Amino acid sequence: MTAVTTTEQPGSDELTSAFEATIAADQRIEPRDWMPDAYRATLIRQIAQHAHSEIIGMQPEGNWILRAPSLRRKAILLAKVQDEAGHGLYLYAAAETLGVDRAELTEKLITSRQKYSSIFNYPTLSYADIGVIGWLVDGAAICNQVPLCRCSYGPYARAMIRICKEESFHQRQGYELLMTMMSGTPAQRDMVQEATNRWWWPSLMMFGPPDADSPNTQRSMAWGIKRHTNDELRQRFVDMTVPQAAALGVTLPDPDLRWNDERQAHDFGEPDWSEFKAVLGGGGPCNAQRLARRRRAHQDGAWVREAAAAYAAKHGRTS
Ligand code: BYC
Repeated sequence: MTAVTTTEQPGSDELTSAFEATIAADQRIEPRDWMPDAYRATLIRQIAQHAHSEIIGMQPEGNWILRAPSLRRKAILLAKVQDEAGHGLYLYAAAETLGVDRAELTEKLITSRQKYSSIFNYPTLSYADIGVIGWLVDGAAICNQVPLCRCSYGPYARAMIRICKEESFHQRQGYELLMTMMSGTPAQRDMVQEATNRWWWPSLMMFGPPDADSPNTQRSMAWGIKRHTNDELRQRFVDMTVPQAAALGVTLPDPDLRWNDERQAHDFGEPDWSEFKAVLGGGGPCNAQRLARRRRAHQDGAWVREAAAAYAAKHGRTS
């Protein structure tokens, strides 16, 4: 480990060199190590956004728990949504190692001062959406998050290893659900196609704006936080998903999607970036509903936080 601890108090050049040497050697920065303020702020921004996404992401799928078509489907969906709560908690804990408080991050989410993933501002209109979210949304999440297991910040990288293992199960259950529906009635097959049509473009937007419009990518890559650009990961996702769609028997709703022999990759159409900006600005189909529900849950949980704080005060514990 080449990074120095804050207790050593060397000059700022020395601290910066130690930090840069750690990054150059592809070693991990740990909470005790000195790090530039901008590196810390970038990690807090990304990890908080990621944690908020997991927590808000429970809503669209939670919408179907009571209407799952069988006990087996209900148990699977319940387990998946519970996993997402767990992912949120690992990620808030990782953010706390950077000196922020989870309560402060929650406050920023519910007052719209921090973002969560655009994908969760779309409604879940049929049970096929549960399968398509597992297949496409968790599939995109895996593409984006597997490289984060090598992120330069140790607590985030370690949280991502566990999260990715669980995301693989999530993706698999979605694909299995869709396979079952595709071998069912014509009406079930139509439901899968219709859900795929609605979720395809928002899934591509999960990777963030095109590289040319991404203010954070270059610096995050130089710091080893991100390992690939948004466009590289989007391409990887399209290439991975096309054969899965063929095996399933659904059509991806993009007339420009075709194999490019020269590039050894698929060409594909441009997502509607004006829609992406509108969703980020709060104007997506479900933004207001998602945040209102999160605020209400936070208010409803106030008595639990008060009781826990009173218990901790009485027993001399801080957490
Ligand atoms: N939605 O410079 P850029 C999940 C923001 S959870 C909303 O490219 P960066 C799952 C971006 O934050 C899915 N905002 O940024 C859960 C930045 O705004 P600020 C969440 C987006 O950080 C339950 C601005 O646009 N996954 O998978 O270099 C069930 C400029 O963008 C989005 C993660 O959070 C978006 N789609 O790259 C199922 C993974 N895209 O903060 C599944 C970790 C961009 O400057 N995060 N923005 O105001 C990342 O990998 C990166 O933060 C991103 C963006 C690729 C998302």
